[in-house]
Amino acid sequence: MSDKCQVSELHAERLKFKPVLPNVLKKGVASIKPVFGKATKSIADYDTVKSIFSHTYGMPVVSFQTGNNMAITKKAINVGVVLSGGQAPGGHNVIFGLLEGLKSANKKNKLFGFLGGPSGILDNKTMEITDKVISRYKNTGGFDMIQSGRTKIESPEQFAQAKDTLLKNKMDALVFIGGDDSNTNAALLAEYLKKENVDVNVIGVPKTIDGDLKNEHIEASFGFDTATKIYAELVGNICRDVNSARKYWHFVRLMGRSASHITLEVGFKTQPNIVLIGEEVLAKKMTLADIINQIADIVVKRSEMKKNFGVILVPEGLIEFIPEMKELISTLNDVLAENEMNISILKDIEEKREFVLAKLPQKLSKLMESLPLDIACQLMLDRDPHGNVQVSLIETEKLLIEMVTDKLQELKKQNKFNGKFASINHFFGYEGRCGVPSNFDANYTFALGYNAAALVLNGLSGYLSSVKNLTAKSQDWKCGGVPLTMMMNIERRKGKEKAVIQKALVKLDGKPFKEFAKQRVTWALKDCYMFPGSIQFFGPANVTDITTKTLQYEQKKK
Ligand code: FBP
Repeated sequence: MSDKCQVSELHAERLKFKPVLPNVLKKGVASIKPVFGKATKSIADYDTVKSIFSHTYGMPVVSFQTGNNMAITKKAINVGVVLSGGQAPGGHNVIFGLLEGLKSANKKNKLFGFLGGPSGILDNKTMEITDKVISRYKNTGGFDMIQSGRTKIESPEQFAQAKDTLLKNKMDALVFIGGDDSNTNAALLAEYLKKENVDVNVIGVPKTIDGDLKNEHIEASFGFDTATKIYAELVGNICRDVNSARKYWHFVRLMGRSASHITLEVGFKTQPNIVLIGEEVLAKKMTLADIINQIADIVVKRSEMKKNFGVILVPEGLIEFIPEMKELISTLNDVLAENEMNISILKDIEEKREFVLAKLPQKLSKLMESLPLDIACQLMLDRDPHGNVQVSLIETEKLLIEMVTDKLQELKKQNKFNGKFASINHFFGYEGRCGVPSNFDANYTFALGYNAAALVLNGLSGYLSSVKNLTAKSQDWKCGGVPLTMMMNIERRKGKEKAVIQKALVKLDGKPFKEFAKQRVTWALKDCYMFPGSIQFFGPANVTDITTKTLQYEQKKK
């Protein structure tokens, strides 16, 4: 953003907003000391994870407490920061907090941003982040200050290149702001640098709108709060439209690559008629036909009440949770990885599909053939650099509409449905990732960055910045660090077994899902729509400062 560009009125106001730090950090990083807990273990596959991370496995959880720590102010240090993966509201404030935290210890500490994501480390593209640079990005959405990318640092040459860049730039530490895959990468880099005896520490910061990077020490990933508020505004508006016009069924697919946290949260905020949760589909081993029957059943019941309208939320990752589709996608992953060269030379998508169909076991080949051509082709699109199917490009909501329409026609012929069914499809994903951070995310990200500075200055490596107690006021949040290896297990990626941070899925025995299960029957037939409206930055605290229903239910005492 150039100095000369005008900014909007809200942007100008948000630049003035002062994030509220947790009390423990308020006096600066030299006034806190790390307190170490017991040695930790990975969540599963201990021996394999330990053998991959022999230098960083088993480190203790760290919490910060008030205490004199002047030793960290003596030497000026250089720190690099990189934004990795999808955008999430609040990324700029992590960098803002990081800079403030570093400067609180020594004014000569310097911060450099790697440009364009991890590829900036490989290509040695940096810029210094000064107070002047930050002054234009405080409390703003997006990652445009230094941009992001999905390059994975994985080959021995890339690790060596990364080491080279860090040494050339005389870096003492690198802060990786990313989701589960990016932080897995951060853990691998931390391990590699330790093994190579390179004195550069690596710290992660939990980012992702998907909300699936969490555990007892990471209560939420940043961006989830703002993104779900933005989607909830849009879905709430659709609910009101539906309730006014009374003639359409809206199928809304919401982002969230794997876990259905976003859909569940937006469901709580808007109370639509149907909310599909991928994790439940998997647990109940539901087929595509079961899902269609479930939707059709509610459409029929509502039509008998003269309600030929409704709203359905579909999590982006639903397709991967349907057991038959999961098997198809996982086998496709292997087939695509094994035949990369052969497939790449085929020009036509039809040819590619034929080639792949011939390689699949008969059962899966039949399933793939039964899918609409568009969907079958979308399933074959390139995986991302971490081996994930790009579910944001798969139009599951259209697939559901097509199949529900067929089912209702069948029911009509049997005189079991006499209503009307007109549908509209939506996908809300990219709309929510760069929104202006809510007060919660503005405070949370600033604290995460400041806390990351504390971890760096205390010489820690292979840790994720942890700020807890998030349903309390930000002054009362608790700060520390959690070892990245503690969140790992072994999973199959790109046809190989890899140590990765496990995604936190919606727990069916967790409080949020149980609460939803209690309420959904009422939402289906009665019209209990809620209209949350847009994010409020100014006004009463019970509107401006509340965080997600998911966190509120999770932290509810009873
Ligand atoms: P991160 O896990 O990197 O935060 O990204 C999450 C996400 O926004 C998903 O919800 C979505 O499926 C995906 O990114 C889209 O990726 P891309 O930005 O590469 O299209």
